[in-house]
Amino acid sequence: MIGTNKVMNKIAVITGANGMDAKTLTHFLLNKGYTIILTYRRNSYFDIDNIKNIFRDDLIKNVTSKLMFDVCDISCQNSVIECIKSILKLHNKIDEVYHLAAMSHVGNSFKQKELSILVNGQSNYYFLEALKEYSPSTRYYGAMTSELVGGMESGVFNENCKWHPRSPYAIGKALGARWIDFYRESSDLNMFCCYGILFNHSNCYRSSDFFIRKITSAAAKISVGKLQNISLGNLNFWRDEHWSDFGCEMMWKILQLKVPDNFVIGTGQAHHGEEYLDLTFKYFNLDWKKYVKFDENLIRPNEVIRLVSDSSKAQKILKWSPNRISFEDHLKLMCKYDYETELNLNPTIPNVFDKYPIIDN
Ligand code: G4F
Repeated sequence: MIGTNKVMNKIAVITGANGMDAKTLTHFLLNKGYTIILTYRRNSYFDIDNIKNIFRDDLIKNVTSKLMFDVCDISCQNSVIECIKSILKLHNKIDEVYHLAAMSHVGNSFKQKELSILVNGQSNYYFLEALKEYSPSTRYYGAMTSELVGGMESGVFNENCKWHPRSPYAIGKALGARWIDFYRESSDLNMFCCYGILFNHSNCYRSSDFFIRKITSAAAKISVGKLQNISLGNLNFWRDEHWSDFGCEMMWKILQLKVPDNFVIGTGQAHHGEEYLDLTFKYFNLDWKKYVKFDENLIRPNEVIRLVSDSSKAQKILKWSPNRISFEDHLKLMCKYDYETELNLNPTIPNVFDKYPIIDN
């Protein structure tokens, strides 16, 4: 079971049902007794039965928890308003909104510049305006990112560092963060809205267009003879990577505070692109240098070189424990899952809270 304290009768809206964080947070909150409304875009590929199936065990174990779905196109203000109104009509209240839907791929955002601003930035305004109008006591979490700081300097980044967004993805997120600060700081509104600046994070829900999953999935395929090699772009980067379940735990903790505030969440450890490859291929007793090909098309116009966090504020206030899983074990969990998938063993998504129980507030 995830956590120990059940929170009864709470209604939470989570946007971005297809994404890693939305799925991870849904597991977490169903195990806390929440009723969850997961939102999705009607025109995206969305297999509702498949998504429901992911949470079957959580719902069997937690009979008072509920999972429902609603349509919401976050790039359309009218759609956001209608979504909030319809949920309020059905449930009479919304306790928490976790706005996790995004144009989440930094590289792709260079090809969808304006859409990235709308989806990653302006959508926060749509939600906050709708909540101001129809449900001002709802607590709101916005998903922000280390991409805000740009990663061109050495050292570590905390909540007060200067921002230097280097992609349409990050420019959108910066706008979103400014909207959230604006609503929180408008004293006439008294709204509880804040964000987490999450550094890189992943688990077995990560899609394979992100570096970490691309390499664990490819190495698993190579190890069973289903793939000959893998094409990658820039490897000269450093990232600070945590297991997503622990980041989602912090999203929830942020919304349980007495006073709304923004937090950096990360491990404080820098891992080089080649270290990701070394550890991943080592799991399969392979040498990555024999399989990796360079593809210049995968180079981004503005590479973000080094992202490392200073999460001391979250450690103090949220009791954030940054290194519960070592980086090597993190990769091992993903490699094991991908290997078992290749062997058609239907692996289950690892529940890290079995081993590392959360510290309830
Ligand atoms: O896996 P990535 O695409 O993640 P990136 O750009 O660090 O962004 C992730 O973390 C952010 C938080 O820091 C989030 F805001 C964001 O939503 C996302 O979750 O790329 C990591 C590094 C980059 O330097 C990229 O250039 O890997 C490099 N890379 C090299 N070859 C590649 C590839 N990235 C991808 N996705 N695919 C490649 O083939």
